[in-house]
Amino acid sequence: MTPDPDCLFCKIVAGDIPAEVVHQSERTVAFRDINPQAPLHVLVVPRAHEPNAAASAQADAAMFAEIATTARSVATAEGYNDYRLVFNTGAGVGQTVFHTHCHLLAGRPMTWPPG
Ligand code: D5M
Repeated sequence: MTPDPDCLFCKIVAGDIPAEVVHQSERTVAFRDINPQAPLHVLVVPRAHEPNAAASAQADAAMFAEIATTARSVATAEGYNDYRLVFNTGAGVGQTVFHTHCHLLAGRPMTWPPG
């Protein structure tokens, strides 16, 4: 697993940039989003650098399951049974950090389709 020296989330995973970490495992880290869009807004990231969710799934098929169960653990610990998971994939849909991350959002009514 090679961190990308230019990647913000690799630096957070390494502890080189501070973040409010709410959960850690051997393969994932979850920390609060710096610009929260809901009362609970946590990013679940694999430690291994890949640019997006599809690349992570291709590199490690079990990673999606681990991200989903981590997100559920965080939501439950914060008192939420209902939550939304979002993987922005590509700049055209708003991805700004190109290290796989799952947005975990909860705590307010949400509309569908998303904006
Ligand atoms: O989401 C990238 C997300 O990353 C966006 O919601 C802000 C968040 N972000 C950016 N910098 C930080 C730091 N330093 N800590 C915590 N969260 C951060 P995207 O899906 O790529 O648009």
